[in-house]
Amino acid sequence: MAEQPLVIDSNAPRPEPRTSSVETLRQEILERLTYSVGKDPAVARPHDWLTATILTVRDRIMDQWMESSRDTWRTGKKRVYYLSLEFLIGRLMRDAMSNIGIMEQVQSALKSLDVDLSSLITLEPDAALGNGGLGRLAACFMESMATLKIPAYGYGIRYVHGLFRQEMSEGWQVELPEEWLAHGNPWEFERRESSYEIGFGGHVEPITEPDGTVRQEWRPSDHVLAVAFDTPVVGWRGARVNTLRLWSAQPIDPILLDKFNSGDHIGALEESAKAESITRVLYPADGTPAGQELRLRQEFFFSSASLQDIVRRHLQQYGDLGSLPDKVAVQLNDTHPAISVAELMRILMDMHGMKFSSAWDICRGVFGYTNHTLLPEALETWPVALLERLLPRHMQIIYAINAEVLADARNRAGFNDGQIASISLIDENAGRRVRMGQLAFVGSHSINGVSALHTELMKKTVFKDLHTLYPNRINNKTNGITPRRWLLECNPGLTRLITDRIGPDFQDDVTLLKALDAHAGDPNFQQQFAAVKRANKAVLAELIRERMGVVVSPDALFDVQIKRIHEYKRQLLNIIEAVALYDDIRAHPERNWVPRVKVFAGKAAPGYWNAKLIIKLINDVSKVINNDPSVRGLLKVVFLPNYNVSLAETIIPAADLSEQISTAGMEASGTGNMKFGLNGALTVGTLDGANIEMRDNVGPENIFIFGLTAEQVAERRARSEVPRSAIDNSPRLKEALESISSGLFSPDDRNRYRDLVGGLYDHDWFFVARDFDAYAAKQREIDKLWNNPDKWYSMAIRNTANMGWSSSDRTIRQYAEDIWSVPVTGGE
Ligand code: B1N
Repeated sequence: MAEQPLVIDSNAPRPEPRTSSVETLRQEILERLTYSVGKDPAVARPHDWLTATILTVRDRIMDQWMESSRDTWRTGKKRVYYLSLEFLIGRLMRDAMSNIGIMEQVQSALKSLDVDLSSLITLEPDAALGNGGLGRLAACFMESMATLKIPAYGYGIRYVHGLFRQEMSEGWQVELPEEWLAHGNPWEFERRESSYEIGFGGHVEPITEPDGTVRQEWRPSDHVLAVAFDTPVVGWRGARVNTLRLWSAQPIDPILLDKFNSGDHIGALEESAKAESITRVLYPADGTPAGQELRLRQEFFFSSASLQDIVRRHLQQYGDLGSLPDKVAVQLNDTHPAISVAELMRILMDMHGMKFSSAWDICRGVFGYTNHTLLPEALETWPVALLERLLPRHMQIIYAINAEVLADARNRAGFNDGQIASISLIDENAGRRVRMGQLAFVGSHSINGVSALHTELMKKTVFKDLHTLYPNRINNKTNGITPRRWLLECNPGLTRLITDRIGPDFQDDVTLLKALDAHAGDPNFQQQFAAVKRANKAVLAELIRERMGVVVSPDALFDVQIKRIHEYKRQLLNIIEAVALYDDIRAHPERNWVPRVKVFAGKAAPGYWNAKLIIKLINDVSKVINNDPSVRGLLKVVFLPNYNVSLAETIIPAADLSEQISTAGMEASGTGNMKFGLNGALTVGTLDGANIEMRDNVGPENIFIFGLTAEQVAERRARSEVPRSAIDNSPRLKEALESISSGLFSPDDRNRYRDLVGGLYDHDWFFVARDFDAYAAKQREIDKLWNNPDKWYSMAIRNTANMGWSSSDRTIRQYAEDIWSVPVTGGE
């Protein structure tokens, strides 16, 4: 189907752009309420006001959205496509208002209608189309790409149910479905005209062309439709508006009328249910592969729809696929979209008649791949038999790619059999499986890690032999966070204080925060900084009282660990230390203990038993400590349920201490670490992921580093060191472990934690026991510092001052220059 090249008529009629005075906003909110929501203002409910307000804000983005798209068509700029199975975008209204600078006007307009903006903000559902750091990174990148005026599209899945809602039942996590679309989604635009057929199953047919050449054609047995839903993504100061395009699966025949008419009313809808199941739920796996066929269907579904869309747009504008690498960069966010490599090859060869070698060159010209984890259990592989059944043509193409790569390895690089086995796309060890990491690697011109340490470890471990074969492909792009959401929006108090001190320019370039260094020693500024922190802590204390019924003092040290619950992240180390501290407080009531509130939040994968048990342990410990009068309120432990982006936006500005205590070598980067540092929390952490770069930037004297290094961990693992002596040599640890395993915190089930603690004696895979003493000693050092507030706040200020590097604008500039070859014109 040849497309007509799209010609943009720049004289086409357009409406006058919207203006944003308080009076126009007020009028429009009323109009939207009446004419779009269909509610009489006299009876409108909060949700109706929210929808009307979002629609009014949205209108102020439309002109720039269309202009951004026209600009790309007009100028022929290269487009960047970010393919990700997760986009953890959170709430959008405050972000949009703040980025286009109409927050105050909207607030006044609503006030004149007797509506409170901040309560509307908290009514907006939190779009949780991701699990954790990987999905949130994709969201920060989208915002930075718009800020830097890069023509970019995010492609993902429009899950009907995002990440589950977490509730607590007697301290245990229970998972409930999340209903973010229940009240409709005023941000999205359904684009029925952009829909594509996605095939599954069937067989491959060789077709002989009139000229005698043979072409393979895939004849799928099933099809579903991928329908586009677009959400605008606004850059800072409305620099550019890009598109987040999420695919929804729909049946080709919504209802089988024959079946329905013959009385089979349920069977008539079977197709529908089957198709829609593909985009119904986000997999709650984080760091472990979901080995289900449905997951592979999701991955292929969104990869194929995105590539068909990309190729169609390119042909519309340029008419020829040879120029694809000059005009298109596709970034694969982890291996979840790695099947794209085979799908693009199929489109180029089978649908556009290209030869393997030209298609292969285009492929590597277009793709870049970002790796986010080295955990062996998290590296995706799919059974060959499953791929053969679900995607038979792609399996053939994977074999062809493999033959090409292995020949290169043997002939050019002289690889031996061991090296060949290690780079092969097919893992022959545990049943025949396709290694998606290897596929993504060989199909890309760039493979990047997400922190300096992680990238070095990639070269030495999982991709060692591929790195020898293609030594110029692996590069580092340390993660980043958008300072708009993670400072300007979530911490208006600190933003105002900084603006008063050094002027507003840091809002356009966060590296200018460096100017705060000069004020770190100023007692007056320290006090103001402390006052902002205290106000944020009072807000969090109120939330804790409201949700948990626990009273905490905003004057205590707020010590925070919020992230997915995972053994390598070592929430267990933190809670065991809390138990040891509890023992100490009771043993030495005369000492000058620093009042502390330990805040935890995070979700566990539903099938991850130990992670769920750790949540229960935190809750069990908190119950005992919070209710023990001999503690005199000096230590409080709270686990806040249902951690999500919005909760993070409240907790992070209120933290004094940020816990980044993963086993060294296991956290690829971390991004929470950066959010805390930017908001003036001090970090206690290991030399892992981006903590290392944080130490280098804020200076080792302004961060609390402890524990074994990645190298020491690897060395001890290699010689299977028995960890028992670490426990025998640490009376405090021993006592804490004994009280936990003996059932002191679980009188209703004294054996509940026996195996969890037993694991620390037997193997201690995550070095909890071996890092305990160093961690506990650091915490006492931190107590001392807390008693010296001048010093504490001078360090906190230096953390904020030296986090400019952590901006995702910096990260995206590096991707743009080194991987995508696109110019950056915004954000200066
Ligand atoms: O990606 C983040 C990093 O900052 C974190 O250190 C890293 O743990 C995280 C399978 C993952 N790695 N792998 C995943 C997520 C979902 C899934 O189904 C793996 N997430 C990370 C951003 O680079």
